[in-house]
Amino acid sequence: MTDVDRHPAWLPPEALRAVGSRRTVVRGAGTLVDTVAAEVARACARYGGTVHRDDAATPVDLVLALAPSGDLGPEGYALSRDDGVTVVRADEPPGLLYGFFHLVRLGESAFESARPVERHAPALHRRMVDHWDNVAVHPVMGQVERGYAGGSIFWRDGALRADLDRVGEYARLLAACGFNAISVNNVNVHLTEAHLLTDRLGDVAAIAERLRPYGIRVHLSVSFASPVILGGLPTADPLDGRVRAWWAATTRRAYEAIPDLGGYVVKADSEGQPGPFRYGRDHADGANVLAEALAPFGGVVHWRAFVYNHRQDWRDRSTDRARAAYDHFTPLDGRFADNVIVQVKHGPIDFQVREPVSPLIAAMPATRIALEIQATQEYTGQQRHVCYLAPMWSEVLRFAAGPTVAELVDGGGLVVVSNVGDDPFWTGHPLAQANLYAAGRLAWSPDRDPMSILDEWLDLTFPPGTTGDPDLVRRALHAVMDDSWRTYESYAAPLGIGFMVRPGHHYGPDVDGYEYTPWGTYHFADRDGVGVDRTRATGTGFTGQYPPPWRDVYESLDRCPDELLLFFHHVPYGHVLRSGSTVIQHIYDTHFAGVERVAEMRRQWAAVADLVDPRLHARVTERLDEQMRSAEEWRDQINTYFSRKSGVADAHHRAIHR
Ligand code: GCW
Repeated sequence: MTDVDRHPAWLPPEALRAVGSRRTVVRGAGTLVDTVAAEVARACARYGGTVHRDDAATPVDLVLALAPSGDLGPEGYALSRDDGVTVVRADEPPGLLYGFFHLVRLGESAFESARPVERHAPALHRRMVDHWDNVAVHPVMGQVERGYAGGSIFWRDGALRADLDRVGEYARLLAACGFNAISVNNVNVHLTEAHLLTDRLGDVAAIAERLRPYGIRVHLSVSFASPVILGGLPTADPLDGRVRAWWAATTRRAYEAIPDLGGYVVKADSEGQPGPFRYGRDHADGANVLAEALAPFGGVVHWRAFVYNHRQDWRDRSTDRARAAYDHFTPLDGRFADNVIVQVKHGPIDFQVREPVSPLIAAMPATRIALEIQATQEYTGQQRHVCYLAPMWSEVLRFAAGPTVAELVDGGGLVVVSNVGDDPFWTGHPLAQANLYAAGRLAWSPDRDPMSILDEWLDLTFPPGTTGDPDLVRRALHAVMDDSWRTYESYAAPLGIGFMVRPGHHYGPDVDGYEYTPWGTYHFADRDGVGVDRTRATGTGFTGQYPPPWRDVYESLDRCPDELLLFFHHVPYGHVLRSGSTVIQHIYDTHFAGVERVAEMRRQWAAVADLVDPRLHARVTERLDEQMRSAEEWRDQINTYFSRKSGVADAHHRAIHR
């Protein structure tokens, strides 16, 4: 078995058939150019083409050339076809690598008719995957925190894996969808993992070596308390001279071992992680001391804005978790060093299936902001449910209050929490691969249509020759995946309320699971109504964190979009939505409809049983069975809960348990 057979994903050999059957010349020097040449050579060995380096071998069908002209940018490329020759040209090696993968996506069509010159360059320069992988298995969170695809591809039982071949395969997959950075350990940095910065740096260097041929730079999650835990200092106070000196010296050593280290990722003063608050300092003080240490080497600090009180008293109605990131960070705008990137989750709470866009993103014009999204499906079915998330991410990236979110995160980029593990299909649910793929493609071009990205992933994953009937397979997968995010939403927590999940593992329904906990995630359902009043008029005032027009749209009961109604308002069950339905009837209707849609997804998938790899078909079938069971459980718990609370009957008299 080849690696690809063992770990099927986008880019099986078949996807390179068009390139591999041509006569190609590769011009230029450098690691990434060598990678391109090796890719072409491997494809040629299989499909009969030829490849030459730097000579003027003629005739050729394809030229892949590093030819600095200064007009394409560090990662850009130009593609054209003239006189029977297809040409990919780049100013710098990363551009040639990305241009090569573009060519692969085009397949045969890259060699058909003439093409005028097209130029391509990424919209966002920082396109990063964050792993929440632990080195040592965590007693509660396991090897990968919120991981639903087996163990870590980097770490195993407290050590670096002996065989890192799979990391090389991963780098290739990431480069092919456009990522250029990765952080290799959990943002919750436990003691073992803290040592990656010092005595276990060799492990990180070994990973960096496998990622480098595909242009992926390594970043490291570090503990803010490192000067104490690793350096033996009595304090980690960022304004203490010894602490500054420790970070400077430690960072210098890190760059000696890994000259292209990207920098650090920090979760500070968040869910028990240490941070500057302990010393009476703020997050700008904290981030800047690391930034100062990284600056001489061109490194950056990704400083997470996920800071809130997780020891809240549920009786306290004045604290609103949604407000926390904005309240903590906006006063610091302008104080962060140039190489600090404040990394903001896309919603104000925590990766729920539906949240408004975080108001913090538009509120720090003098700070570099990165958008953090979550491919690992913590709250969206944990890779047991199909949930193609690109439509949600695309809505976030296109959201505008003046500039779009994509424009606002220009300086910081896009960061996606990985959904990958050592599972043979990489992501547990084979179809969850599309989320990682789409995250990379959206980081490259945030205005891409998520459905065309899905097409691209389908073409690269199930190229003709690997399935019995590519068109039928494509139609079935579209039927299963296109609306899967909205389907999930329809049977999970309704109308933007979120967090009706089982505490701890976060899978499956538990309407009151978080209602009386310290986590700040409440729905306030009673016999009369449900939802969180976040208005300025009568609630927590969160709506005031948005710029116009959103501060008024969300404030207004009439103008607030239905899907976010309960995020912003507490309303009676009889409240009439913009759709014309009442809140309670909407809850019943969507929960019945969602389960029906899952049943239809199963039928669609069953129809392609003989057309795709049997292992893959079996895996998806098994997951769809579980999705069906779980969706029914969601439907029944949510409907029963609200029917009991409200006493309102379903207008269509369907079965609701009482
Ligand atoms: O959603 C929460 C998760 C935690 C995670 C945290 C974070 C890594 O439940 O497991 O910790 O978010 O983003 O820091």
